[in-house]
Amino acid sequence: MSDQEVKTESRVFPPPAAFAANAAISGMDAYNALCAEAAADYEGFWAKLARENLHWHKPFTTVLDESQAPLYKWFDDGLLNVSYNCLDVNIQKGLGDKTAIIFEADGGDVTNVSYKELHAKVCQFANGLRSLGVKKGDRVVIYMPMSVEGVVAMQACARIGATHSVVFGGFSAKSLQERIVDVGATIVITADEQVRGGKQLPLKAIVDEALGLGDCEKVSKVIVYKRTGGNAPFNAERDLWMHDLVANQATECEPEWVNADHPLFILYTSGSTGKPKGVQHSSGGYLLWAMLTMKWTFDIKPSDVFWCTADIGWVTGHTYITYGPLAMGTTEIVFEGIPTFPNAGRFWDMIQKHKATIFYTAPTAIRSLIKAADGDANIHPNKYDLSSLRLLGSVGEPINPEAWMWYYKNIGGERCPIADTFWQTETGGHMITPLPGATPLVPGSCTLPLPGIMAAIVDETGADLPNGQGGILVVKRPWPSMIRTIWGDNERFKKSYFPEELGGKTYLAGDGAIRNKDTGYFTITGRIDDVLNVSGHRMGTMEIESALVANPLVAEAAVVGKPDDTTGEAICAFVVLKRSRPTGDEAKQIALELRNWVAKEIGPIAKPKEIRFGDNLPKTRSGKIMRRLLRVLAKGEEITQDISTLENPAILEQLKQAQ
Ligand code: 6R9
Repeated sequence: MSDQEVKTESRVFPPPAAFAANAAISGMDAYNALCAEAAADYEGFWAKLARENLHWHKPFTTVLDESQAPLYKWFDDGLLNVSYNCLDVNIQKGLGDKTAIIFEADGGDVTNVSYKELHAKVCQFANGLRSLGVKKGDRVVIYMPMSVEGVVAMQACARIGATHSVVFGGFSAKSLQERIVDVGATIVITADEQVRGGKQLPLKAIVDEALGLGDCEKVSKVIVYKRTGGNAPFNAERDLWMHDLVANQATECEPEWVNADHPLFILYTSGSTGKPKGVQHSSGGYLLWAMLTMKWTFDIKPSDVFWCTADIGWVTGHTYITYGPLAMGTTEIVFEGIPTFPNAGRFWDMIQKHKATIFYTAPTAIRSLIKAADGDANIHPNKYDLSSLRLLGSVGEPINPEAWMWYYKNIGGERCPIADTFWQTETGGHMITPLPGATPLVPGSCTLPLPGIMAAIVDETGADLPNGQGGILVVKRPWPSMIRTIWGDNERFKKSYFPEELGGKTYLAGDGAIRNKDTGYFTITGRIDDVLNVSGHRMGTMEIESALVANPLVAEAAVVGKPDDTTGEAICAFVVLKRSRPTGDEAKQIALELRNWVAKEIGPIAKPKEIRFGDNLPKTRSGKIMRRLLRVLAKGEEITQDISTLENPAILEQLKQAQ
């Protein structure tokens, strides 16, 4: 968004008085007071919250250990267990019979699981894992559909101190194998199949394919949850059914008490260079922030029915499905399916049916549902009773003011505040977001940092920029739920997030941002590195380029993002083949082949929307691909920029035309 647009957005929506009256943080004075408390005594602020919110088996004595900065540690000599904090603590509070999870399957079947039942399932599975020799620090890869069992698998790992690494069920065998190898997994947990949009899709077969790609000798067992009973390969020596594993296990399981910085999980995410990064998260600091953001951002109350539509394969599913809501003793909805099946009214139908009070989704889903509602009055949200809702959330990418207004009016009935939550896999939880009972909302702005989050906008040298001037988004102090390292690569961690140019102690988010001159509100202007955001999913351009050039037909490829009405950004690939440039039907055919190839190499989410063929790519005299020019071409705009360093200007004309 340009500076101009930010300034002209004048609609302001103050928090509804009734909401503010009961909110955890009520009014801007309360917000400012918390910020002041953090500024006055940073460690004291966090220590107090960590003592108040978490159950410690052994209390911590140090708060923040900066001795190895930027490898920060929080509360590390304290011992705790994340699963104990999510389940046992709530049962002790008398919530044993409260519904923890309302699970709705793709086909509409609903299963309710109480805190007691969830506790029993987690303990049984944890005991089962222990019976296989899984112990503290072992890595377990989880490749599962959205299911109660997926949450159970994650919580069971946490219970015994095993570090889980969830791989989104849409990733290919190759992506799965790379993650299994990088993380050094000894166990893979999967399902026979997954069901999405009425279709049964393989999971176990993909796991087998992944393990067959090599270097996975460490994997001793594959545990399979029987979801469909469909035709999945089964290797009796290596594989075992989840139901057999848990059948005779006790429903109690002594938790493994771990140091606060013990890695709870490693989640892979795309970076600007090379292979995906294994973002390592802690136990104590991470859970603290998951809980605090549930309280502050979502104003969670005992009576809420919370629904985060993310998949457990992404960080949003970790923090706002598996950990945050459960740690708060919340009733939450877990949904197996997709927003458009059996029709694009599914979300609204489910909100109505389960009386959801808080709904948290991604702008890309909202935009596609706007289109669907415009096209079919029968599934327009006004056909449903959405009056149970009291708060809405948005995550994953900037929400454009038009989509914001539609969400506000049609879903929130002009009564529900919208929390536009800016955060990242690396941050563990929300960073910059409105507080629904305090912050006046401005469509398109994630407003202000949460208390204790020292976000700022600087230039390339790390110097603070005044409001109104766009720059680089940074966080100046470590915070409890921050990334601890990139699994197995401290140097890459330092280089990626704490670069020397910014002094080595400032967290570089990788996004650009601007603060409003008058309000100081933040607006995120998008990634400043070679990372694309497609439907809220992060994709590295390099990853896609590597996949393309791995195809025997391809000589060279450059990938850029282009704005897309629905997915936010779309992947546009410029490709040079080893043979002559194809045109017409042949070009279409090869483009289709390459799209499928990328789906196979990475996953369907990485498929380029558009592929253009050229005899060459625009390059500087020193041979560098000029991506800025490709971005302009992808948008279909005229090049008005300086092209004096371009060696082969004639190529631009050729690449202008979409196939
Ligand atoms: C939680 C999550 C992180 C990247 C981030 C930024 C973009 C996320 C946003 C947003 C504007 C928001 N992003 N939320 N941009 N407004 N409310 O999405 O994590 O998958 O790691 O993506 O997504 O570009 O850097 P992750």
